[in-house]
Amino acid sequence: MGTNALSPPATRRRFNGLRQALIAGAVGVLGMALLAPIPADAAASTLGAAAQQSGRYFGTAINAGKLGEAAYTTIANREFDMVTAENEMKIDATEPNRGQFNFTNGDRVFNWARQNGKRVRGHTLAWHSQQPGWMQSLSGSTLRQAMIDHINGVMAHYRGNIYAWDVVNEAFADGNGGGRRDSNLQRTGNDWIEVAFRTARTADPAAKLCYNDYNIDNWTWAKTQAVYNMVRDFKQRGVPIDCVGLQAHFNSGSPYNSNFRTTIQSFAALGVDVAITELDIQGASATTYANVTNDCLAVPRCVGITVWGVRDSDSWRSGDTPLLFDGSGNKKPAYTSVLNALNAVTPNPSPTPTPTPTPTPTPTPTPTPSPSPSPSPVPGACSATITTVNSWPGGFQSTVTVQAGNAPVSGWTVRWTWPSGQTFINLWNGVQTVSGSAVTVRNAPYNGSIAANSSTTFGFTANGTAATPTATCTSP
Ligand code: 9MR
Repeated sequence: MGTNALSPPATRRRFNGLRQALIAGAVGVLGMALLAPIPADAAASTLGAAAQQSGRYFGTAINAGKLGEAAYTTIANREFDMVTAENEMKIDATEPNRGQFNFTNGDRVFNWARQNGKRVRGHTLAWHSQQPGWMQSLSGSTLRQAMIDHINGVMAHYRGNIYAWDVVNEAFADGNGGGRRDSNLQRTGNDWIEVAFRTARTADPAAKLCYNDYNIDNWTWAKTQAVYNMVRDFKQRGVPIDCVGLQAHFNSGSPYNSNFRTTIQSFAALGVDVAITELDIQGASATTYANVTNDCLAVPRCVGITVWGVRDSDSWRSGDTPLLFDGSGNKKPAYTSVLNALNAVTPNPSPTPTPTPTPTPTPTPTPTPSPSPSPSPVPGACSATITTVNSWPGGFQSTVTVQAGNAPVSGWTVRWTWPSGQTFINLWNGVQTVSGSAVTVRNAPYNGSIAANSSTTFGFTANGTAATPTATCTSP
């Protein structure tokens, strides 16, 4: 993959690290008396800046027709660092007549984004919907060629300037057990998707190439499994694919489920980036928005989140009030919960010198029932269980749950022995050491702390027959 013009803000991360080191140093020099608890460097006050602290982005769909509206652009420019054209780069917009491309509105969105220092996700090149009339009436090899020409034409225009393209959108059906959606493109032959991806790779080698769909958020749904199998097949056969877009339109018919994190982890384990591409949540529950954000933050290859519009009034489902700003541009509770979740992932100013609570000079020291001494962590008070979540000939995927006992755990090590020569393909949310058949997995820097009676998970894919050996867990 080539690099993008605006690469992720590594400099900012370095800056944060330096800043944290300085803060830590200052604490040491000045002593704790002068410094109240450091507000965990929750410096970022916008979604984009907060996401950048972990190398991610936070984007929005942008509607070209609203770029003249100051109330809209003020929020959009302030909060987001990634932009998707809501409709302006679709097939009907960019090739209204066969062979005649029109980038007027696509460029409006693109230029606004770039002039404001934002990256752009391209949406979308091959789709059964929003086809211009001329394309709707094509079929067979003529349509196949028109699809290839369209991909080449649009990608050439934006070549080198798009972070990721949704090459193919919504190609799987909702209710037929995980099969392909019927469409004129599908009827050109089952290989239309891989042809689209191969065409796209040549057309713009610098763009990440994504498959994007809705109702593939719930890991147990047949549609999710079908897309997963396609991506796995593409990776195995070398069809160029770099990312999967989970649209994440959550509503009563397709509600958020906590297995969303498994979905993200599972796709990521195939060796692709995962992006949440069109997030909106009916009713905008602050808790659900935080859950979605934390699910992405839990997976290193979840690269960013895009919400499908700025204010509720901008939403394709405005009646659901599903976004982070109300129609007047006010931040909703969901906004705060997302911002807090993004800020919480900032690497803590390490050795946070827990400021000893200076005994407040209470007038009469009322004998308050002294807070019971916090239970001292019991070494080894954790357990680990391996479960198989997926398997295929010659390989499998597992989740390992690390459970704390009655005391909090600060750092954990899980060990097991492979029964018949299994080997890791990929492991996430942990750090592995392998010696022969003996496996040791230690916590990642960000998930070593587990509250009492709580748990965390890590996952892996491996070669060999699915196995669930007994695992031991120790906590230093
Ligand atoms: O938000 C888009 C809306 O303005 C259009 O009328 C609609 C037409 O298909 O497309 C909406 O965006 C869709 C996106 O392109 C693909 N995933 C579903 C989105 C919501 O329908």
